Amino acid sequence: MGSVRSANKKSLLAGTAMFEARGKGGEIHQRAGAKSAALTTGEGTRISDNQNTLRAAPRGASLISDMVFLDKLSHFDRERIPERVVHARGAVAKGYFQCTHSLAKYTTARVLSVKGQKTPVIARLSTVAGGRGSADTVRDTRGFAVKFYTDQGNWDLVGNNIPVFFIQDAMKFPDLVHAVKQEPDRGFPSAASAHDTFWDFVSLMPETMHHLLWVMSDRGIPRSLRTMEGFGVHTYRLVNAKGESHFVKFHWRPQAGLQCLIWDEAVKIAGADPDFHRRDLWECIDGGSEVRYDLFVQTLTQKQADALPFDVLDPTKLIPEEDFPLQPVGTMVLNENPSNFFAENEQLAFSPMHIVPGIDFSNDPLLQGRLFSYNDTQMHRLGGPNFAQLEVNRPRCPVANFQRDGFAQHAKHAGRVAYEPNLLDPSGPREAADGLMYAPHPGADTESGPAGRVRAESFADHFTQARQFFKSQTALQQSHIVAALAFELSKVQATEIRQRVLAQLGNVDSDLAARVAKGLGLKAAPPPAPAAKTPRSVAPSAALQTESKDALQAGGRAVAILIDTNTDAKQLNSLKAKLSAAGVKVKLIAPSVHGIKLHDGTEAAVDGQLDGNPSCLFDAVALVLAADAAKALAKNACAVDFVRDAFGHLKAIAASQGAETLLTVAGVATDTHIVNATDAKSFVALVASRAWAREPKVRPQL
Ligand code: HDD
Repeated sequence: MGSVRSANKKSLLAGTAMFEARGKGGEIHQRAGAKSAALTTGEGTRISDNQNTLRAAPRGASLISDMVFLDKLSHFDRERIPERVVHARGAVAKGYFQCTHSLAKYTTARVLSVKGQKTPVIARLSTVAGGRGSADTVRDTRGFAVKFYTDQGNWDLVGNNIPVFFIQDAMKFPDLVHAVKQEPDRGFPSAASAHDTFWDFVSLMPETMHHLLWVMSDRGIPRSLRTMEGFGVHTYRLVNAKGESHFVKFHWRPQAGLQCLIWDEAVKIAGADPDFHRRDLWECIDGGSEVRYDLFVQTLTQKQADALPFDVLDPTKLIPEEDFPLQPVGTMVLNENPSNFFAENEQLAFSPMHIVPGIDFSNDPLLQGRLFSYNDTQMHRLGGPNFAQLEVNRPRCPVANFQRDGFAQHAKHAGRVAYEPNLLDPSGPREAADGLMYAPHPGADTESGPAGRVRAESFADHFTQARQFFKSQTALQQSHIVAALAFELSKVQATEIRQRVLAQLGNVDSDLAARVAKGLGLKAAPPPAPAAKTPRSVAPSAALQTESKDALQAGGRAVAILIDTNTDAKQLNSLKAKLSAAGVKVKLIAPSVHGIKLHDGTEAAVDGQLDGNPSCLFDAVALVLAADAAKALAKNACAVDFVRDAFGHLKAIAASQGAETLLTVAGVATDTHIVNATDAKSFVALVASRAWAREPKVRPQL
């Protein structure tokens, strides 16, 4: 067969292509003038043809001696590693943590006590239940894991965006995860807790109620990974130079404020852009912005811990901020995107076991179980014990020990000595005795008593803090919790499970149980289930609220401006300029991406087509439309939904005079968040906030 290659053959192998390079099937390989490296096999042998397998004849069988093909395919066949059994889907970003307030009084960990010191970090923010390809905006707890590459070793703070956990003992974790994941016979639903097995499990497990209320609140559907809080969850220990120990809880607070989605919005985003959170974080950093979270701690002595009405070792409890205020420690700045998703996300391996001198564990039975699970799972996912040598996991301080060999060993350890103690290699690594080494704090082992599969009596109150969380919310937030519970339970097919959940909710709050029952169309909730310990009534806490923590900055927000033929260019440009000046990301949306002629005759540079860019993807929208165009759009379901949803999702809407017809057809009524498109100043002030007062007008309040 004659070759149709039109390029200088030599130039295809390496170097500069003289002509446009084409293959035997007309494939274009290279632009003329482009410089490239030679394509090789995994072993470095140069390849002349990457399109055609080696055939016995032009129409004959493929030959097993085609080493180029075998090399390529056998590698491809092994490209995937097992996804994480939980938290499979996540986004990473890199940057640094800077200590601003020394905790030297409490800890020898330099990362927390050397004021001004910058420590490189990588953060992975994830969902829990869904698989690697699932949508970002599902209702779920979010993982908040940070690896600090400290000068004393890697410290992993592997937490969540919710300060408490579902269960008290690690023994239950596989059951919890099996219950929430896809049901094993049918393989659905994906990334959703709204199904029988999850609610069956939690209805039998009263300790889950506290976490459940948090995840059924708007916290379960964050607006952005940039606007969620993070928590270390467990009580850890800090140990100072005198060997004194304090209990500690870790808290991350986003500088962008806390903001969540509205359920209907979250559902629609999941369809319109399943990568919504990942894209948001990436685009923010790619655009040159930094994402910042402040780190705080709560510290308490053993005596203070002993005086609490609950157990600090119980991970279903938080420590009230009113009693133990947050103390600032420093700021994490994320300013770099990964350059390779596999290398820096899939291969990133966290473990709560990774601590540094000055930080220690507590006897929390959930934490103790985690100390085993994470490294065990890394061995499975990353194929052996050398995962710490992968670039993303590698400590940035010296590592010296006698661990040797194993799968994927990258180091070439020289010398005959691979044991300790030894005298044959006097310069080899030795135990440290300089006060800078990790030595477990004896506090961890002061408990004694008969061993057994037991739960401490101090873990028995499952409802007091859940009740306090519910009581601390505003009326709107409470109704969102009720609506979320009613929605999830409506998806449960076994009515008996609904009844059992309602009976547990009755222990949290009788009004809550009654409202959820009503939302399900039931006449009343069943009587509360027997409780291991009668819950107490405690005062509401402002720190537990969601709405009040919104920082409401316009910077970093996204606004869509809907335009069409004859849009007033002057009005459009002025609005765009004012939004951009406030740091808002502006996208021009139109029925088509080409051919939109503005009033002044110029063609608009449209960023996105209307039917691919519903308003749920933006924080606020503007309609800069001529009257005729608005009339035509009023007959376009996409345009009407665009406006109706912006209104229903409580967003600010700026509209030109001409947009009137569209507003009317979409059912938009005037309120604080509906402004004229000429009033850019008011619009900018509103883009980050929700029109909460509109809520009762657009959704029934349960
Ligand atoms: Fe876990 C991953 C957070 C309880 C076992 N967990 C994982 C990740 C986060 C958490 C953020 C993802 C890390 C990453 O981005 O790679 N997990 C938590 C929190 C918990 C918790 C805050 C309770 C306070 N986890 C928990 C228990 C167990 C596990 C009780 C088992 C006994 N978790 C795992 C795991 C994972 C994991 C199976 C899966 C992938 C991985 O570790 O690296 O080992």
